[in-house]
Amino acid sequence: MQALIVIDVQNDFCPGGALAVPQGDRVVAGINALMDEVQAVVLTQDWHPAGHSSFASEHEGRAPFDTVRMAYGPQVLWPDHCVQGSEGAAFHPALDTDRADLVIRKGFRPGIDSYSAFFENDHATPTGLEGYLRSRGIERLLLAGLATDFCVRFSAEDAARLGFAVTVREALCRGIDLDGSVAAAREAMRGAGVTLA
Ligand code: VGL
Ligand code: ZN
Repeated sequence: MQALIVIDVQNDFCPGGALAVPQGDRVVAGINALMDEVQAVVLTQDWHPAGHSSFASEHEGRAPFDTVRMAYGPQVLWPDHCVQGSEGAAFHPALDTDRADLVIRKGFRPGIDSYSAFFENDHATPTGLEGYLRSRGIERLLLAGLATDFCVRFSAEDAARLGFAVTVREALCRGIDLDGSVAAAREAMRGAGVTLA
């Protein structure tokens, strides 16, 4: 059984959004089509409370895209984005959300960010997605969405480490690209045993 994991195809990551990924909206049609090729569809949704600790606005003297040290490790600071219940946190209107078996939300704890669909940024606190997939007998994962160098990357690496067979459909991903982070992400994913297709 193979599942498609659609990462964070939300308004704030698309052109016009608070943390817009260049061409983020271009992935939507292809992702909808891919839903026909798998046995399960999971959507992830970045879902932060107002005042989340990953927001630069919460850190005196810091600007978006600065990196700070948190108790759990380095953390990039972001513009306020994907605030729970906001229009920016909603899925792109053309994404076929009716096809989703599961929507998994992440980043809802005020003090910790969560890029990966599997673990928060402490790399230890689970989201529950692993148990869901395993109990459905799913062994192979196809990943697509936003952003290549953050949430797609860390989801793919964690999934591979957990023993899933992981393919990232690169043409259906777009990156933020801070200081070569897309190239670094490709290398890290390959190193973790992820197939880039
Ligand atoms: C993401 C930065 C902050 C992502 C989410 O979906 O890649 N990036 N929150
Ligand atoms: Zn976020």
